[in-house]
Amino acid sequence: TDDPTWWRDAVVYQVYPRSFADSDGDGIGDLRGLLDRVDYLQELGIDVVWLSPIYASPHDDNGYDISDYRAIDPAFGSLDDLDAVIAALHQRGMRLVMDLVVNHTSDEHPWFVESASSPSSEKRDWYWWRPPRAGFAPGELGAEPTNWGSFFSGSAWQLDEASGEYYLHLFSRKQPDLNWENPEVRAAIYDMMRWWLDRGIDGFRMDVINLISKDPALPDGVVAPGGLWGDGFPHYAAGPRIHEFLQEMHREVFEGRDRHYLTIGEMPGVTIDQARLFTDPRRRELDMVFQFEHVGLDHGPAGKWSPAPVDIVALKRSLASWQEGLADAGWNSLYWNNHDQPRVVSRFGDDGRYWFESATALATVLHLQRGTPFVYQGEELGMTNAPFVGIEQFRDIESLNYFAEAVEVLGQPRDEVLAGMRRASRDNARTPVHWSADPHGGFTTGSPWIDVHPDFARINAAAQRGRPGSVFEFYRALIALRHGLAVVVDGDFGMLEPEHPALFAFTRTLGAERLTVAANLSSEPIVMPFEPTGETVVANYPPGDRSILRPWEAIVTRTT
Ligand code: ISL
Repeated sequence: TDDPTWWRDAVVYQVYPRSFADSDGDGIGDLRGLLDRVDYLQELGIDVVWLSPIYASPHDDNGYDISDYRAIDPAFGSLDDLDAVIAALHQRGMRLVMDLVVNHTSDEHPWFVESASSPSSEKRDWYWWRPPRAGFAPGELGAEPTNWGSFFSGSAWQLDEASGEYYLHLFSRKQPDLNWENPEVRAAIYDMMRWWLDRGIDGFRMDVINLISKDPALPDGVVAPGGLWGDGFPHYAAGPRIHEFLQEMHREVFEGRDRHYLTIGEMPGVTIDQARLFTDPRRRELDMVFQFEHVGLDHGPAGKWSPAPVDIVALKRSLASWQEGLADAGWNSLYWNNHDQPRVVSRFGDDGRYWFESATALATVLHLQRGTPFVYQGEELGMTNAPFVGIEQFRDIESLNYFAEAVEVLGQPRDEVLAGMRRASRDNARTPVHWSADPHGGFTTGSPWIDVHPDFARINAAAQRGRPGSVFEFYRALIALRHGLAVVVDGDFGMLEPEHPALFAFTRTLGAERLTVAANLSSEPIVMPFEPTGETVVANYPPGDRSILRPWEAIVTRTT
């Protein structure tokens, strides 16, 4: 009954609840805090809220380790609080997408507790249990069933002393991977998903959903020179049954309902060809995927922890290839930030002298592309990376495990490791949102679970709402433009000046209507190779000479 493509003109806002707004002073953000900010999201023009996990969890990975899919963690509130959030959003014409984490559960989930209780447990096969490698005793170095490394450092296998067998965990050892080969596992997940749809939510963002189909042979991976572990990725990413599983999920969970639910698959390493298959509506898999190509471009030879300055030509080439690759089949998600990525203004922009200009230039080139833009909490305020000094300020398990392995196992210099973490750690995105210049940025009246960025008195929502020339008002204008102009939603994308080292320029065309987007992604002026024509619809500088783009200047013009 409702439009199956309602999400095409939507803008999504991601809430990472721990760090969003704390209503009860325990230092952890919560659902009542979110409820209090629904009007703020409406003011910004948001259509959909994606809520990172709020389910019962031991919080080894901040809620991406779930111990009960049908309960709200008391740190975040109650099911009544969630119902109140859903109602408040729906009253305002907004929707709620929940995080779905079903590649793994917590090791404290009753399914895993039962599975681990004995090799003869009826749920043993719900997870990936394997004996030690032939010829090795349990726990012996090299006894792990495969040589795969975990995303969070160390082996991807954990020994269970009681049975002498190992279980697979691609992420933390407290996140055992579910065995999707087992039809009972899939049925239990689909049942849980239907339960949430029946409660009134509007869709799912599916965590690492391209990792659910593993090659059951579990072959060893290639070990990079100087590396400790093998790369299992080719054996579990977009595995042999991935499309079958997603089509089955679609059939079992979404088909036959009276409205369309939004589905977004998070897919590290996904290629354009795969994304076309995952998001082609005729195949009934997903509406869109999160791809990772553009957020990998600043990884140095040693990976994400030694980032290098991004090459703007490569960044443009990558984003344009996704625009072109999904132009006639499928759909793009558009994002710079989420809870796993450093803040974009610090990463690809200039968070010093050209803080406002670079935050808004980067926003312009993202929001004017074809696809569904995602805004990560605080991005609309231009929040910057955390200036953490000591290891004790970090909270993220990926970062802490990396530090331990790099410093203690590999003997790398502590200061260099910390310098990499300051650039790349996920905690950069996880410092609390700055609501005002009050203590702790108005995030909490208590003691925050992670340090608030000290610049909250300068960068905060109260200082920006309603202030022309603020990052917040600029985001509001970009979102309003998408809602007001069909060409932003539907127009064809055409790259301009692909080899220019600093100019990011493209057109969007729908019939006779054309937008020209031009942004200077550098701190030096650019002499324009072409002159934008037509009325200005968005700009981050006062009107000037159109033959020059000032540092980080962005301008969008329209002709009809
Ligand atoms: O952040 C990453 C590397 O720096 C990614 O490898 C990230 O772990 C990957 O994108 C998967 O992310 C998702 O699943 C993880 C969770 O920790 C992330 O927060 C989540 O977004 C495991 O559930």
